[in-house]
Amino acid sequence: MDIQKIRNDFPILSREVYGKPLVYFDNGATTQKPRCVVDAIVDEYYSVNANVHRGVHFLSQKATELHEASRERVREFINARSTNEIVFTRGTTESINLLAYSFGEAMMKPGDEVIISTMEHHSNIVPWQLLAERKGISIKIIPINDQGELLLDDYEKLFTAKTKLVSVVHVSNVLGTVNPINKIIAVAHQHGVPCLVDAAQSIPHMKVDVQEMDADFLVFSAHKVYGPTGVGVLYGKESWLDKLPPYQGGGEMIQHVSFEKTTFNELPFKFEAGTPDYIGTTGLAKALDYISNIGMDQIAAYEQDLTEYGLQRLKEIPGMRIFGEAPERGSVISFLVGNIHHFDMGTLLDRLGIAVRTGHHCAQPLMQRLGIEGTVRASFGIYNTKEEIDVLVNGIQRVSKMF
Ligand code: 7TS
Repeated sequence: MDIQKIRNDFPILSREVYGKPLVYFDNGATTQKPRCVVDAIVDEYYSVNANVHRGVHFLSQKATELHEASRERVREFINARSTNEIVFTRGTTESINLLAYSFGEAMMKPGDEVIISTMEHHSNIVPWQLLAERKGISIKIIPINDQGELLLDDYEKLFTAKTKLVSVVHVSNVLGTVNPINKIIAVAHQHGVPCLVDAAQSIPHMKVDVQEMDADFLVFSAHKVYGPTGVGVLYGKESWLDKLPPYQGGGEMIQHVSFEKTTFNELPFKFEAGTPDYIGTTGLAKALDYISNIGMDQIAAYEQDLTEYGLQRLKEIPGMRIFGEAPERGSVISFLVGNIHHFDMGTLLDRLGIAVRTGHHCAQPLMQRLGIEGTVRASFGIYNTKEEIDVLVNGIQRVSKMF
């Protein structure tokens, strides 16, 4: 990988913060955008813009073609069987809410159970709690060990005749743990239960193949994979999506409306009420082209090397505590140094031009399990370098001396 060439594709990386070169280590929250993604968005607004799926006129047809080509691009990227299985949403959060609502309505009754894990992001906890309130279902939790790995024996014991769905994160946004998702899905299927995969933190970093995994549902956000904000994906096996009711009502999602009876559109439009972010989907497709051209295996290997270097260098710092020591891990490192509050560390690193995330990372139940309030988190992307990690390590050492 030619990192300098990649860095040149991201204009923001050449800016300074407080007079220091920007070191952007908050890729878990959102990634920066390459010029080709922003250009594709601007070009579409300037030369194609029109609402999709409803016009006979030239521009509307062109916009519809681009939007549907983006759906095909996503299908190919995750290796879904059909574009009917690709629903565009606003992001991971909306995708999970959609599923919790629709699946909950159609497939669950009071007393039924959903299995999630200790290391879920709030967006894979709260929608199930809302469903629990609405429908009287209960939520069971897969525990973790001190390395930050799911306890699979305990997982198997959680299944009962009332288990209706498993919903787990592929890669933890705090611990970096890459969960053994194929095994998790296989166990669910042995019990006749479908599985939803939260791929928000895996899609940008590794090859994700929904057929190879045999995922029933999989969700992710465009903005974490070098695409624009406001767009996400819900993948669902057609056999499942066919059985589920719409989430929102409105334009696009209907076949025929009368005041007496309304019939719904076919897949995937049944789940896409209202004008979609058709410009954003173009941006997402461009982002997927961009990383595919680099190569997902190359990206995974590069980031793996970067993360190993990061772990090794960070461990040289006295008082360093790393949270998440699973052997299979992605490019996220959460840590605390001595008694320094994560917020103080983050604020002082910021003054050195280093952007890290601090706090509970929308995973408060995991923080409770770890017995802490929050961490500092450095999360890497395709444009980060070992030199930047050295800047971080020097920065942490400087901050540590102040306390
Ligand atoms: N699931 C995981 C695993 C995540 O990391 C996030 C966002 C979401 C779901 C929600 O995605 P959204 O695009 O719908 O907001 N994670 C983070 C993070 O780690 N820091 O900021 C956002």
